[in-house]
Amino acid sequence: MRVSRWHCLHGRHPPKEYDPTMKTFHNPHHGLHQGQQEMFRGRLVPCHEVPARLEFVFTELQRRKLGDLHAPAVNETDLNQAIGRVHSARYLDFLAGAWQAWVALDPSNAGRDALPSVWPLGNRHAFRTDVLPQNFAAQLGLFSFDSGSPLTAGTWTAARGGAACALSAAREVLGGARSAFALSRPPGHHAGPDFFGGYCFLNNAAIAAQALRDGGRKRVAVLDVDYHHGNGTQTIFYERADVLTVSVHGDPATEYPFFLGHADERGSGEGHGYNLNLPLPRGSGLGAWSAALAQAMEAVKRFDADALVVPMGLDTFEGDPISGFTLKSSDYFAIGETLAHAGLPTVFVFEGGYAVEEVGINAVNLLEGFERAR
Ligand code: OKP
Ligand code: ZN
Repeated sequence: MRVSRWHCLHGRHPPKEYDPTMKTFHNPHHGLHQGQQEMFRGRLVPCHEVPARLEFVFTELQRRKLGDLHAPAVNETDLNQAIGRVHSARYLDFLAGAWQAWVALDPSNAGRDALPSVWPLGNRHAFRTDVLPQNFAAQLGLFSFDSGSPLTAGTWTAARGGAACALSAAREVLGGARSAFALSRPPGHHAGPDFFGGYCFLNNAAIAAQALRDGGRKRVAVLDVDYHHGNGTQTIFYERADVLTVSVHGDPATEYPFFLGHADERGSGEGHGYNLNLPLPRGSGLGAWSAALAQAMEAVKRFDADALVVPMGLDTFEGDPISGFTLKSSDYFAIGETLAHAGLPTVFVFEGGYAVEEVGINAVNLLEGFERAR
């Protein structure tokens, strides 16, 4: 079955045997983050970012025997340190105590997710963000940018488990592995130094990239293939020349997260020239998408990266309910193969993908394409 899918795509090659060895670190706590509803255009609708997403990928990885599945094994001190390299102390204190503070507002909140509804618009200098408000609803707004990301009783534990997967995968690569996969949710690439949003709380890909730097890699490239611009990752590394951030995504003029991800954002200060955005119009298909990926790969090559992190969203899929590209399941093999051509030790980090039934197939197709292209 697997061989014939590959064969169909690349009829010119005979299906070849391969020896899959990519380790996956899966988050055993991910199910503790289970939002009920997100705000969408004035209504509360069921969450798209559901635990079943991860379970479909997990099952498909096992079925196709891509490599071993491990729970992350990092101690609390190392994990706190790695998270603290990317996120501010003020934000992490907020996240750690958020659920308790939410329930303290009103005991009946225990059965209800926390959603922000007021924001300080800090970058317009309209409101102050330097003074930590005592009101919890205000804190929720200070540390977030949308009302689509419910914070639940288990969010902090789940998000930390995801970060542990990212750190474990980075360590695997630092130890000499060609690749590793952090199968984590909630996703991470919209989370910034001190804010959550876009279903993301801790930026797993940024944590992996920083861990690679701290482990001795000199130039780390992040190539984000999720449908949505990785605004959090861009912001975290925007003024740095040691981490190149590249993203192929739906044009923010019409697509979430709307307020970042345009082509003219090139980095600032020392980081000037070390951010590349490749926005594509809603409706784009494999042709336009692959051309953008080729440009992204060129940038990674010019940068002379010594490690690669791929925030791996599968919401570019034609069947995705909240996105607008038209990639097919079989396309993901070729995408994995192209990514392998960078010839770099690579950490894959699971991000979006909301066509729940297909997300496992699409994720494993991409990883298999990468694995086969040695
Ligand atoms: C996360 B990831 C908000 C509705 C918009 C947010 C999309 C987050 C995508 N009320 N939805 O990049 O896959
Ligand atoms: Zn996405």
